[in-house]
Amino acid sequence: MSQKTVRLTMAQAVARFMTRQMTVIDGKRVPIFGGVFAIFGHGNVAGVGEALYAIRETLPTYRAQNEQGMANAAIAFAKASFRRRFMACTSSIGPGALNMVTSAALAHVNRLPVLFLPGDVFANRRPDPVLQQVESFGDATISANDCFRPVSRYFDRITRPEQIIPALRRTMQVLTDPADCGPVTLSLCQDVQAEAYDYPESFFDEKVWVPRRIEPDLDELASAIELLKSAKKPIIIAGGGVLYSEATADLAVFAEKHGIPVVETQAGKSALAHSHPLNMGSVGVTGTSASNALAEETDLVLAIGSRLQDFTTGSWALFKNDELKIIALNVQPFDAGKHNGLPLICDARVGLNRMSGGLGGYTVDRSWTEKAKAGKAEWMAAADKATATTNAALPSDAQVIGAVQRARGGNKTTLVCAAGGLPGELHKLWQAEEPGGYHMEYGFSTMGYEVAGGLGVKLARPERDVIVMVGDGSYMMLNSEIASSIMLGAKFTIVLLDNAGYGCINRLQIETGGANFNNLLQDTHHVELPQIDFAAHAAAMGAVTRKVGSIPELEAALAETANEARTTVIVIDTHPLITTEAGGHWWDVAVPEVSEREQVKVAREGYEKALQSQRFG
Ligand SMILES: Cc1ncc(C[n+]2csc(CCOP(=O)(O)OP(=O)(O)O)c2C)c(N)n1
Ligand SMILES: [Mg+2]
Repeated sequence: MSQKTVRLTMAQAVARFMTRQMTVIDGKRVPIFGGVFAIFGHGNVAGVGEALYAIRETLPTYRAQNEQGMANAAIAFAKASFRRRFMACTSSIGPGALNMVTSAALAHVNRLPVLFLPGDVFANRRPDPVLQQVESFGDATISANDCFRPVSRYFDRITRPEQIIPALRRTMQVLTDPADCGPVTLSLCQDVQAEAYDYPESFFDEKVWVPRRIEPDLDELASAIELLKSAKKPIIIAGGGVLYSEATADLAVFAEKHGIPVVETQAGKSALAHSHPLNMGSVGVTGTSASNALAEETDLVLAIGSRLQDFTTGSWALFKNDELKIIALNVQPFDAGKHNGLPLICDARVGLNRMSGGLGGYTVDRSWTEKAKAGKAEWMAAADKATATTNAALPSDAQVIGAVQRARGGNKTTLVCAAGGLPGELHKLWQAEEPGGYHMEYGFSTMGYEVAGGLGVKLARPERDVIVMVGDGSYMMLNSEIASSIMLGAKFTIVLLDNAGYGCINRLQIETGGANFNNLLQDTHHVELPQIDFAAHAAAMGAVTRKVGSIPELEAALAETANEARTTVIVIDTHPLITTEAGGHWWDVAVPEVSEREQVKVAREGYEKALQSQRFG
């Protein structure tokens, strides 16, 4: 057999292959890789670096400041693209590579596609030990990059140039598979990156990837329809899968036709417009009173594209109906099989339409739908109160959210957040009208995702007004991609809420009987209390900055800077203790069984009582 070949280094083959992978968006053929984030060092600068330079006009390379930051930006890009497009990230060996491991876990948990290309030690071992090689005494096949294994959906170490052929084929399968989707790590030994091989030309043929829509098994479908028909008080839990399947219009039609109220998870928020009468808002620990009242009573949960994590289920103490049944509609059997759910393994859009066909004229009893609508009206009154303007010297997070919503919360806004007290408040209070208008990383809730995430969202959706809301703690952990956003002209707005510490963990500490200890800066071991000038810090990286002293000033600053050409950071001091009392649900955080502290004993009593409502299995 005489296959036509082309002589390339392994790294050149990776680069060329990536440029040939396409998808179709709005009827147009576009590259499926949106670009490559790179921080070079030994282990990738000579091999991968040379190869990326050659293709820079087709597939752009972006320099970032921190490998975790760039990886988070890449993951945010994929999330904001509803997984239709993604990015690659390349690093040097050792610390550069390991800086991406947290992000790999983030993508793994959230089922988001990203390709990691860390450099690795020499396959030939001649110069060993090289700079940054960890050296395992008992196993010469282990390198630092083995840390990626448990947090990669597919991991491979490339020790010969021809291995990259099956490895890249598998990579594309995983990145584009709706069920298996997640991070792929190809650990590229640095000598092998530079080694030449005669690759078959056909390996670089253009390939177009379109999302696979999985049809349900007919028996599973029939069982799900029968179960739903017998339900008196059903609710739909909309998870991230609804957005990734682009099934939002189908969800609205389904809910309206059958009269079923919808509640939303963190990943699923914005699947239905906030103003839709059947959208009850957030569910679970950070749920609205409207959603949680229905969840307590429901006899059937139709969970669509949800991992059913503890924040959604109130640590499984939320549902109080003994007759509760769960239909888990999911592309991934792992999720569909959780907690004795009836699995319906298929794409969200397909599943909704097939179920609707089978349900025919079935509608929920009007009294259930009416109860839902009344609950929403009551909730909205409480939410409006929490977010109303104020002249308080230290406003609450909710009041800041209200200001951002009023000043910039239009249909073209995407709100980005990840950790701290804000996710709970935003889940309850942010009003997203368009799919993707709410971008919360709450699978891993990674401090430091916010700023980098804003960059990734802006790269994916340049037409949107991207607003990052971030606490002082998260900002301190990782803020340096502000500099990248200035470099790339990818501007967004950061609203930084400075409550001088880890407000939400401090509150959790008090709730579990703990002393104020090591969370708010004032409660830490210190010689001097840090007085961090966040505006000056962000300005030093090139951002437009404002420090505002009140909610009206914040609203004015947001309006004023809406058309700024550069990334803008607006800082406001906030109260560390106030959260929205309305709505919400218990969350299982284990309280010590013995303690000398009276408050812990009291908290433990409450804890043991709460545990009694927990369903198991
Ligand atoms: C990387 C990482 N480390 C630790 C945590 C645990 N954690 C969650 S929120 C939080 C404090 C966040 O502080 P800040 O951003 O100021 O928000 P606030 O709680 O004050 O609203 C901590 C330490 C985490 N989620 N991620
Ligand atoms: Mg804080």
